[in-house]
Amino acid sequence: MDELSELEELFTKPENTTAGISFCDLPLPVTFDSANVIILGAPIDITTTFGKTTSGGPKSIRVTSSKQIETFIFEKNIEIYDKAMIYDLGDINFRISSYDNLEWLDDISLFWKSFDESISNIMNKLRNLNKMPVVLGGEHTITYSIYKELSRGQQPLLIHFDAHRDMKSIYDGMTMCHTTPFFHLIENGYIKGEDLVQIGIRQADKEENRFAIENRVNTFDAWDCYNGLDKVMKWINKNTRDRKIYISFDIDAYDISYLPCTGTPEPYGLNPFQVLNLINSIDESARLIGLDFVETGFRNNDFREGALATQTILRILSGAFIPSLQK
Ligand SMILES: [Mn+2]
Repeated sequence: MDELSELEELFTKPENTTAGISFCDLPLPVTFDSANVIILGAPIDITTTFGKTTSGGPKSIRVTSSKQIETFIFEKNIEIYDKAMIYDLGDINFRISSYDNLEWLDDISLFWKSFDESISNIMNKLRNLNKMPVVLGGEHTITYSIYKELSRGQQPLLIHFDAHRDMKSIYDGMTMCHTTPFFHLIENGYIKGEDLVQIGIRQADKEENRFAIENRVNTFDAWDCYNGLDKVMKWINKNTRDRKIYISFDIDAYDISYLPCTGTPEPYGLNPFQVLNLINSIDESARLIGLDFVETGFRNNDFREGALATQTILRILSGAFIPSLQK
């Protein structure tokens, strides 16, 4: 079996997902072989506590991106496919498929164990083929497994956009859940605090703040961004020079006013121009090794959030720091 068929067995094809269509549905026929960027959907919503909407994230992003017919990045005067040939593998299949009914903590931890194994396998395959994964969540818990696998031997800077630190040791009896991935990445030795930068933060508890400070996590909270974005941009530019980077983007880094669907929207958030400036401040010499875009919600057929997610992803994928196309 070739590599693509091996991978395809682990996925539900985009046309068979609830979206029924591929990300962006590019006018160019992109093959797996010609692609440098691979979209993977992870519509998982097990442990979120407030709004239960994020399992619709991949659908919202796929449908919106396929309707937005422009693939031209206006302010950069480039076509997206000059930087990123995007191939959508579909949604990841899970051995425990009925996770809507997981009720016991044992079931949930078993689910994450099986998810972790699937992700390791998929990330390894993509890494060997030099293809950069873009994982569409789903809840933020998925970052733990993705970063753990992709960062192996590379020590990338993890750039984390979020309203929340997601750095609790345990929440509601669950060690692995949407509020804990960054605690466990540090605690289990997969990242040093100084290789993590959290941007847009405005919700955390005392314990999370203490843990972040003790571990020398770099933090630019929402007020830092509001009062002095230049300083944040300068830091990003300097610290991404000649570095491998990984981006974990929780859509709730944006202000509540932009987010009609996500589960845990928060006020005092970033606006799209601030996010764009932050993305553009990543140095050209940086190399992105992976991206997850999580917590995008979908409800009442409202595609505004999917549009914001799509355009943010396309802005990231049009950056100079995208691994170049093999021509
Ligand atoms: Mn969040």
